[in-house]
Amino acid sequence: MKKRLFSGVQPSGNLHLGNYLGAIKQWVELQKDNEAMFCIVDLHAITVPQDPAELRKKTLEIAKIYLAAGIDPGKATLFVQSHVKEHTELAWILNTLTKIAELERMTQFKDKSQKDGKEGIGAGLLTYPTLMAADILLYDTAVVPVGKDQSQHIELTRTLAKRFNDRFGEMFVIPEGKLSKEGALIMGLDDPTKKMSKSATSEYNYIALTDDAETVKKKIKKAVTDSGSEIVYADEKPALKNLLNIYALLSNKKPEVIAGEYVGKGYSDFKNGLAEVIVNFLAPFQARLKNISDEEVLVVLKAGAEKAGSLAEQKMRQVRERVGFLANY
Ligand code: AQP
Repeated sequence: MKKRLFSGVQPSGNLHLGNYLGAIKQWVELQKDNEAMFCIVDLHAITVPQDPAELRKKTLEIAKIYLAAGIDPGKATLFVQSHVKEHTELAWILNTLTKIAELERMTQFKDKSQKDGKEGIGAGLLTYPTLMAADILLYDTAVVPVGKDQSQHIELTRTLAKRFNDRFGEMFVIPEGKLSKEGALIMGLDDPTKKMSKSATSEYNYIALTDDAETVKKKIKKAVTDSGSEIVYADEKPALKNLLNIYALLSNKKPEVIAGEYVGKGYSDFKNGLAEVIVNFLAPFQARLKNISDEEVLVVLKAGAEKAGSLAEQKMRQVRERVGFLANY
């Protein structure tokens, strides 16, 4: 039997190689044998301030990126989170089952609240994981393909599903997270101790999926490297390890094999090779992206929202009943 799969990306900035290699690349494979649902999670994006016009533009752009990356609307359901109201309704119910301490323990929250202080961030950043749990549980999801930065949120989703089931009777499937191997966590090009991130302060942190060849070459040239000049794949060389992981994932070779190809050569040759591999991946991808019209993508999103909406509505009818809400006859 096909398994239900759910994942999403926030339209909160420029999608980067980390998002692609950690999440979207494995979606393309997984859609073949599973019942996949891929969402553009705009409700998550507004946990930090967004310009309304830009948010709308980015939402469309991400849907196009899904299609250009190989998500097939004939196989998978593509939709925008805010088009299915049940996400917020279930998130509220799950909020009431979540302990504040559980939310405050989340690394993403701790990182962001440390940076801006609790006075400087909105409550949505704290409660965001319960909305993510709702996204997943609403569709009886069995598998959630995500990057490693999301593992803690998946764990909380499992806890909340069990808590609801214990309290109100069996309702939710307990989902499993699925991480891609080397791509599980792509680190920043300017700082290999932190993940590559859309909201990074410097654009030299990431390669955006929309970067042109010149920008890619400039960013790779500037990427920080470790001491020494040898190209080796080792934990003691985190910057190089990260660059080799990117190289490996885009060329479908093992990182150790690539390191072997650069024996006796230095960083400059290696970086030229890496930039070439990235450009060779991005060029056809960007050509496909350019050819997808707004109209085409809106049709796909409308059909996706109808399908997801019908599943969500059925599930929420059962949830409301279990929780004890009076039916609206
Ligand atoms: N650096 C990364 N390496 C591997 N996977 C990553 N993902 C994100 N960054 C990396 C995965 O991409 C999917 C979508 O992420 P998201 O849009 O929900 O936002 P995020 O995880 O918070 O990613 P960003 O890019 O760092 O965004 P900001 O800066 O806005 O917080 C997820 O599956 C994620 O694991």
